[in-house]
Amino acid sequence: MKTPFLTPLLAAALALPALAQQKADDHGAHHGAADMTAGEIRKVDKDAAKLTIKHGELKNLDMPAMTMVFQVKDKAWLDKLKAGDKVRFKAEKEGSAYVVTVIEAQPKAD
Ligand SMILES: [Cu+2]
Repeated sequence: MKTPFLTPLLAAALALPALAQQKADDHGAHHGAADMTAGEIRKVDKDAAKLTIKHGELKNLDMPAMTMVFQVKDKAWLDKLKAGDKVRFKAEKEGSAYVVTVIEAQPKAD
């Protein structure tokens, strides 16, 4: 039985790095209220760079409403937030940690 001949050209083609994919403009998604989750800051831990947030359902993480600790993408947020603040935010799972990637003050309801 003969060994199939693998062409070096084919191997090279398969090894080519994927062309960089330009991310579609998601400006609209960023501002969409639908993918932001309401929360209330319970604790700001500047030393550990963590936030405790009482949050609503996080659909992208398949997580029900609860109070839990998050890491933050931008530590500067910790200086602007305090316990009791109402926020809207987005979180993602990175490894075993949950990280807040977007956060903004929740518009006050009249
Ligand atoms: Cu949670």
